[in-house]
Amino acid sequence: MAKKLSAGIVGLPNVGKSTLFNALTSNQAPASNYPFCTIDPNVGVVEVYDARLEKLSALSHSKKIIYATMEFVDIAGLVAGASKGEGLGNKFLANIRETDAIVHVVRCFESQDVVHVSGKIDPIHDIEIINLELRLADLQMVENVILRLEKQVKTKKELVPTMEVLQKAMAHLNEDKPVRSLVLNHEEQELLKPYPFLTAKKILYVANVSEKELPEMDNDYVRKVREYAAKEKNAVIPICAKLEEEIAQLPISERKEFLESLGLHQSGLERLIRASFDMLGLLTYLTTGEIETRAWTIHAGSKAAEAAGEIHTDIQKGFIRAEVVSFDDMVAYKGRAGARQEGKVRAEGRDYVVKDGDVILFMHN
Ligand SMILES: Nc1nc2c(ncn2[C@@H]2O[C@H](COP(=O)(O)OP(=O)(O)O)[C@@H](O)[C@H]2O)c(=O)[nH]1
Ligand SMILES: [Mg+2]
Repeated sequence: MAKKLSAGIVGLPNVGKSTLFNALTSNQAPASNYPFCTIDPNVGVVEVYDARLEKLSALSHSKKIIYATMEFVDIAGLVAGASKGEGLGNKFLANIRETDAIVHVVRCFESQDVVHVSGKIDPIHDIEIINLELRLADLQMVENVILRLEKQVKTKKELVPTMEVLQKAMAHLNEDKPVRSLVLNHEEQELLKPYPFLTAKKILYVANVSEKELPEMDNDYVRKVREYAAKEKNAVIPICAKLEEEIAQLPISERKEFLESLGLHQSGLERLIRASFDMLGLLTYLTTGEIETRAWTIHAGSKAAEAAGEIHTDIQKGFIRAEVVSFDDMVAYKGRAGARQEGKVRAEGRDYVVKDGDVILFMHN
């Protein structure tokens, strides 16, 4: 079962969310399996480009390459008052609940042509409007849950620990803090897990800069966003959404040269997709052969048998061993056979913790 992980793109109106989303969903990796894959106007599947796959594919003479994928959702309509239903706010907040992480786009570009909802460019103020709405939505949810539990807890004492941790979360939110910064022990974390707090989701800020800021993509607005994000240890990716939109229109063969002419080495989208993937705590292991070279997505810390289950549950059930070569050894010894001769193929058991870039062949019944 392939995991379908998603990030919701949020931010105030007119900050560049849709521009970024459109660039993401029309930007295709060199061997795309998802041409124009937009499931729904606001949901798009993107490939997590990974240059390692091209190298492995060349070694194995694979017929195709299959990249890892991620889903992005363009969540429109978050405005001040959204948690009270302003501007269809509740509907949009519900859309965020269904995503695994949040990409928060912040306007860091000046433009006479693009109106700012509050009249001036102030990224921290903007961020706080959105984050306040997310906290208010969480407060409403937790208050409702607590109300319901209060009745049940009288007869079901086993619910007491859940009640206590929910109250902790509520107190934390009332101090204007997001649930992700609440310090909990393992047991408490497990108790809180079933409740889809918006402010518990990981968050990544995209600082949308003007074309004029290329290639450094740095200005006072971006620096303010960085300072703000650093306090909560969140990442910031500076991007020029407008430029990404232009790049996405170009044939793939022309993109590299275009980027380099601007003094850039990597597109913003590649950086964003990679960072979103990392934020979700994901890694990829690889399989390669004549039929295909493929990236498989697992959570960091997954064991070999679980990783095998990503391909097929039968491989997990009948797991015998995993034959593992690191990507670097595959390249250094020109494939599995060469690596084997040099003793670089390891036989690992079901409890082996898979590493990013492991090239694996599963043996199973
Ligand atoms: N100059 C400039 N304009 C941008 C940039 N990103 C978005 N815009 C413009 O800002 C307007 C609003 O963008 P849009 O993506 O629709 O914002 P959304 O409301 O957040 O989805 C559009 O006219 C975009 O062309 C950028 O990086 N530079
Ligand atoms: Mg939009």
